[in-house]
Amino acid sequence: MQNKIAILFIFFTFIFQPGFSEDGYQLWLRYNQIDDESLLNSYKAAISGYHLEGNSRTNEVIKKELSAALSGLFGENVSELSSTSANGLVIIGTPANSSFISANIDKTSLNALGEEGYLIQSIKKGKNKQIVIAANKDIGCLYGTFHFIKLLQTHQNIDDLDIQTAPKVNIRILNHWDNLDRTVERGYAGFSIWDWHRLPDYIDPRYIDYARANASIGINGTVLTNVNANALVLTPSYLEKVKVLADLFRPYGLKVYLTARFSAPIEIGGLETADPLKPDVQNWWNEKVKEIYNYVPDFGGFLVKANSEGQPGPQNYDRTHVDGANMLADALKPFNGIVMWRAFVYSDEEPVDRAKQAYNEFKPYDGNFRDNVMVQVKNGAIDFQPREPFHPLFGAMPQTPLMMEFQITQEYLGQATNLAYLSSMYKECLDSDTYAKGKGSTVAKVVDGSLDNHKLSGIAGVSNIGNDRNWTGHTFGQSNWYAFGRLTWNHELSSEQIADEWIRMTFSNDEDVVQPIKDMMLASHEIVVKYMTPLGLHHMMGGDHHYGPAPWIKDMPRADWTSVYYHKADSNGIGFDRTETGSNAIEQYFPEVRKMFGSVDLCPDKYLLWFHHLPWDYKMRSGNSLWDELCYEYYKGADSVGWMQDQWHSVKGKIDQERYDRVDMLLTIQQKEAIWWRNSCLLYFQTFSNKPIPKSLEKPEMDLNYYMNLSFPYAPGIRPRW
Ligand code: GCW
Repeated sequence: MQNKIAILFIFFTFIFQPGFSEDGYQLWLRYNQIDDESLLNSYKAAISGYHLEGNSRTNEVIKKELSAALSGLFGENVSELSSTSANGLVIIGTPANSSFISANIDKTSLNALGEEGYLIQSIKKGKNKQIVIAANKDIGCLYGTFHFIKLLQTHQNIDDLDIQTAPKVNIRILNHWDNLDRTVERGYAGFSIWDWHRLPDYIDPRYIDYARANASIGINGTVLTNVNANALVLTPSYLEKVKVLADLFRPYGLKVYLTARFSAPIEIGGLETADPLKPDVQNWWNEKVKEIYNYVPDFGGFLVKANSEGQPGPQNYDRTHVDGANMLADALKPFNGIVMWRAFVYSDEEPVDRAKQAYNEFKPYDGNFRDNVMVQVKNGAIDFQPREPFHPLFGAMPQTPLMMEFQITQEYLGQATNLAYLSSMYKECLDSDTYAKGKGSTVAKVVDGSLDNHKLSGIAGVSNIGNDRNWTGHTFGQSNWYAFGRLTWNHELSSEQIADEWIRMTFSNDEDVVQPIKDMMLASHEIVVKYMTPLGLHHMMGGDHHYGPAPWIKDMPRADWTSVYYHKADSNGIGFDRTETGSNAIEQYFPEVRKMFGSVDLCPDKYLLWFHHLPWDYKMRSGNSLWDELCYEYYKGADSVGWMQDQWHSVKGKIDQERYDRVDMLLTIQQKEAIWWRNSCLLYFQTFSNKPIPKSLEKPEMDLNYYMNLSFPYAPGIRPRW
């Protein structure tokens, strides 16, 4: 095995040599030679080589990465030097493995950076000027190295460096909804990157590049399997495969986690029940967990979807989520493993507003979970809609560490044909004020543990990665993976800064490229919301596959899977009344927030129809009637895709043709889809409003019937019906 891994390391330095086609495989880790000659010369003058002590596998990785990056960016070999005395050295290490670091770096500042933080400092010693990348642990050195490489990739001044950073959140994790047959639920970038069938013997070099990419943005965990779980992954033949991945990922600081199917004791254990309070069942999980740790000694733990959308869970035995989570937590505790128990639950039988159900179910359990349980909560109370107000559970369970779950894959945001930069959406949620402990109690502070002093904290992102050559289907999907990672490390970064970095590393440092792409990215989420679900509308997508508009959906096995349940359009008006006169979901928020969402005058337009059912001629802040405003929003959204195309056309010839063309074609599709959303939704709502589309706007080309009859039986990412 060690040999195979060594071969892979050599292999990846080849794949990343410049000169290969720009097919997007390299992600933001492009080390093409710096094209600004004077900058290149100044870098060459400042960096003569690098020095690194210790020979852990993480150190090996650092050396490989740094040498690939420096040689690529400089267009010539940059060597590792054995002494620390040369001018212009980049010296990397921990106080434990480097006497230079131990002698020259202030221990107190370093200690404050914890296990994963690092500092990058310029140091002057006599005539020598050197750059130090120091951390308490090797993994911090790897993160610091990627940061340093980024400085060069983005053409930053490196004369006087003084950077110190540590992650704000401990668990920064991808959730793959990947099945063992390699299909990916809500995946739009091909099949799963986990080639289960050929593992453990065949090791796809992509696994290493996956780990590199994650480490470069500070992601430190990965749940390999779908939350709609298959118990087989817990059997020895799969655990052998999992072990190989965990061994490959370890030097990159990436821990492996699995989804636990609650009924596994029956399905693969031969027990008659999975009742969490039965000693046999607890025992079975204890033994299973022990077995897993034999394969993967630093296994992270389980992610569980229970009693949700047909998944088995403790309620099948009249037990609670607490009983289920604590049983698994007890099994994992001796090994320091954790349970991430999802709060995405809503019952088939409940007539209560779906938006209220998770809160109703989980809030009473606050304080009852073991200390190695985290409750994982989606950003909003429904389901990853293009825009949702923050989930009311944030701030409502102070005794329980709540983990954020974002969706990176664009299930409801145009899948892999639409460009939507999601940092803006993530930030909108993280920056929301819950008022749980007065003003300034943001969702971010709940999640990073600072509001309630939790030691455990985490942010999960449902991955958009597949085996497409460019990883994410849409080139700009890469920016969402990137932004997710960056925000998990530091949620205070701005979307603009993250976009700026990503564009420079992915495409070019040319301002004529950076600016138009950045403008397009920063506006893109709002644009998509406008042509899909403006003014707080939600859940109006196609059934099952969730592709395209279908506000007319009404006959489904459950009311809360239909569109009409959410928009409630009728001849009087449109919107879901969640105030006291309706479902009263607003009562789940703290008083300040409740007051804002509950009042039509205070509620921001972007959430208006989420919380209020309003007449078609309701007068909006703009002075327009609600109907006219809705029309203008849809048209503005669709027209703005034309503007995005113009922005993109302005970089033609300034970036490689290959990626330019791909994105250009996808923007053409996005333009068509935006018009399709606009026309379908407005023509449908018009049957209730009985009002004309304002004269200044062009008329929809086709009639409602046409749109209602479109069908997409093979749209990707679908899962089998439960
Ligand atoms: O968004 C919905 C998806 C399901 C998904 C579920 C969940 C994994 O449509 O495909 O199942 O949420 O988050 O559990």
